[in-house]
Amino acid sequence: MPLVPPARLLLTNATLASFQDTGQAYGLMTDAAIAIADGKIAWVGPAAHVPPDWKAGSPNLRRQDLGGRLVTPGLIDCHTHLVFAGDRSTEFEQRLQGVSYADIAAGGGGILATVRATRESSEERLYELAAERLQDMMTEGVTGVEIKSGYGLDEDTEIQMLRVARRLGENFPVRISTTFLGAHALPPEYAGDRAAYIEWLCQRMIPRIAEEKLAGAVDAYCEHIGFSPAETRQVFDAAVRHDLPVKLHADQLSDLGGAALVAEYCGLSADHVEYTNARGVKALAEAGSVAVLLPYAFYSLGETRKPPVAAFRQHQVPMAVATDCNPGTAPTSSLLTCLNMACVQFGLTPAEALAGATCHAARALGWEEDNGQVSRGMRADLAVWDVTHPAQLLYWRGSSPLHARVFDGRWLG
Ligand code: DI6
Ligand code: FE
Repeated sequence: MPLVPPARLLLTNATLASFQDTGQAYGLMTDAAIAIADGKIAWVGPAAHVPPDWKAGSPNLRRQDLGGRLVTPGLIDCHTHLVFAGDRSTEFEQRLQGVSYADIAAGGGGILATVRATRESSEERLYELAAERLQDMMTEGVTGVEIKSGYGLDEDTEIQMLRVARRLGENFPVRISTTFLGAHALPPEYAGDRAAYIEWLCQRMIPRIAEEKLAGAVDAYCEHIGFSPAETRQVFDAAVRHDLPVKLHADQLSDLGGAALVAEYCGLSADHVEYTNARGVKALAEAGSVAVLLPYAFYSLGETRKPPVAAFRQHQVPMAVATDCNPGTAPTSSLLTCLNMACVQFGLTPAEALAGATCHAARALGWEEDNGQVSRGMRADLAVWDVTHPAQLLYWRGSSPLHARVFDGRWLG
């Protein structure tokens, strides 16, 4: 059989925001070229210095003149609940009439309403619904998505959710990271016996999920309406026993010390973090964990307590920004909208917000070695935009400025 040399792609005439740590905001470089081979970035630099074997006429080389367009790493949405059935627009109406999120949850609505709808759905239907949301995300330059379980809360449905997430990654040009969120809410079968539910998560579900490699991390909803710090510890201890990294829905509605707790386990990330205290910020810094900001949930619940952004900056805690895409508190698939909100509501600079959906989001998923930056050796997952400056991505909302995506080195126009 003749050996077919691997296809190569050279992007020229690019305005590059590499998100490399160059000291320049965005790692900006004009008139840049990016050389891609075997799905990876082989060379990045000024167009005038393209190595000779990448010149026009070289074999197996596709050249793409970008006409000065902006190139960024493909966006990464590092916190989503993409797989679910049903909608909760009636709760939206209730909340607008003054009923609180906690009261809705206490009345059997909230997360448990989505659990009922998800259990009643089929695996095929869950796949179709999630695929639509994923396609929406891809139109905004997303090339990586984290997806949590947590709307099944029984063995079959939790496994189904994770299988659906894995299949999306096999069938769409997007990298998927899966997370087991069995500790999302207490299912009705266990009402009155919280300890038994935690026991089942730790003794049955986490071992099975680790064994079948269905999830790459374990999360919990640590809140007064969710699980306590002590219960969260039990779940985390089980995750550690099975070599699964942890992350946490931490300090969203109250200060339960969630950020410090997840940092103790050297977790990937503490997510929400509106109520995170000074001790929590320092603990995240020491552990190297990422603070994931979720401004859509903050906005949607009409919250007023903002995350301690100045303290995160001061202690150099990396900040990521994600959609939290879910049917209750963050009914959105628009990561760009969330980046805009992170600037307007939380005071991030556009450079910080975009780092939050590229290099820092990659770190929140443990992908920092080969994703989230445009630099040599990284996977060639890129977004090419019809703008010439990164701030334009966040400034105007309404239509997607995406021109094309590159996934795993393939040009997807
Ligand atoms: N993420 C979650 O998992 C919960 N809140 C959040 O920000 C609950 C989502 C829901 O109401 O379904
Ligand atoms: Fe969430």
